[in-house]
Amino acid sequence: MPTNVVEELRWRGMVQDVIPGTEEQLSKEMTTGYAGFDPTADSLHVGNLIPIMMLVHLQRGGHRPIALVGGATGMVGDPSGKSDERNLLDEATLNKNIAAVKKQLEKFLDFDCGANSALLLNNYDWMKNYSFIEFIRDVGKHLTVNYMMAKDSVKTRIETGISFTEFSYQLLQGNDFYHLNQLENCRLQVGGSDQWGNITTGTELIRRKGGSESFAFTCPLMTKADGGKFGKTESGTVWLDREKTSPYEFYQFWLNASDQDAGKYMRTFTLLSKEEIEGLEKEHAAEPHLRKLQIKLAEEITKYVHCEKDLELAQAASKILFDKNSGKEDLQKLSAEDLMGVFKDVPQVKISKEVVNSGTSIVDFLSDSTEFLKSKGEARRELKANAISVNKAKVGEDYQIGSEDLLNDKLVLLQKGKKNYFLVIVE
Ligand code: 383
Repeated sequence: MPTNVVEELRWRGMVQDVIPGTEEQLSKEMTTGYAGFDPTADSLHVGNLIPIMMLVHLQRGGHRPIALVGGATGMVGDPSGKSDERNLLDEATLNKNIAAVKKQLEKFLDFDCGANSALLLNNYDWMKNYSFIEFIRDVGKHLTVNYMMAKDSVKTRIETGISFTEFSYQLLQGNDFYHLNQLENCRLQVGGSDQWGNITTGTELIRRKGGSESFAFTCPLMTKADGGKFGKTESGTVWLDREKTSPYEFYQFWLNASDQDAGKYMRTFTLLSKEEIEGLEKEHAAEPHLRKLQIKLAEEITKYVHCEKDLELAQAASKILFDKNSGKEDLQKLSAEDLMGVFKDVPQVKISKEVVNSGTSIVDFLSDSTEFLKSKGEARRELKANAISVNKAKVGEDYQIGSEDLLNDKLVLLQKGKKNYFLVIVE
């Protein structure tokens, strides 16, 4: 029996606006529902995970989810939540983005589970042969400009200006809903609350064109207790693509959640039950310094978006960087590539293998060979002060660098004090 997913999402704090009747519909029968994602970049980001989770919950509740990639809408640009007109993307970029976004969406839904198997569609497929004349007769005639102008996405731009292109966007999204309603008996659309205007243009269009009754609900936009923007770090957006945000950075992003935000993220981005989450919150409140909530959060989401192996690597990397008890054995767990990923923001130098193979005194190695330290004098001073580590082990003035110091036959990790790392790449 399909379940009323809105109820499940309510305790998770994932419900903002709901069209009346949605909950009855979801309790009554298996319902097809969709969410759309425009290919504005070559990867989805953590903000897009919210409606992805809405689709995941729909499917788990016995309903049929459709993930729609906006090949057509991506060519136009959604004005919702945007204060300025956007630049159009060129075709090559769009195609690359569509392929990347599709691949990411596939990961979260089940496409092979019988009646409620997910669908992955691209609105370019039904828009590409739609002529302008046909469109303004079939779609545009059913809605007034007055109605369209009353939407927040348009209203907020009246002073500064909005192109006809972006103004028309809601008709495209509205027509998608109508199209899916006709072809796939889709009766539900979900999305972030920024999408409410576009979604209701769709339900209105369906009503006026005599489609089957349609429903919708939205999720509040994710906020942070400190007022900052969700999903950004100092180095920018947190992407789902590992090439853009490494699993280690991804893991760290969640690990750094504040106590106020962690519980909310847990409800939104993990599938843990109410009891599990509340239990963890209790444990966390008793010993907040242990950051149990953040650790569990980071583990769950990294595993879900990447995989178990990536989580292990991210944990190993975090241990190396932040745990004072980590040692050479932790470095040896990682491949050269992973190590280079962990230390990608650390100063580095490339040197020839001979320097290492022929045996070099640590004083020369720190100064002449790698230029990690400015002079032999400084090298001696730091060594005397017991401040220098090679691959996480403290060394003294008489230490010799040799081939046994190579990690994966390629890297030597130098360190001055606790925080100053330096990576030597040996070629
Ligand atoms: C396109 C065609 C449709 C239905 C939806 C769309 C996309 C929609 C949009 N969504 C945002 C995006 O793609 O622009 N017009 O970046 C974001 N979504 C989801 C969610 C969110 C929204 O992908 O709130 C955050 O992720 O709805 O901003 O027929």
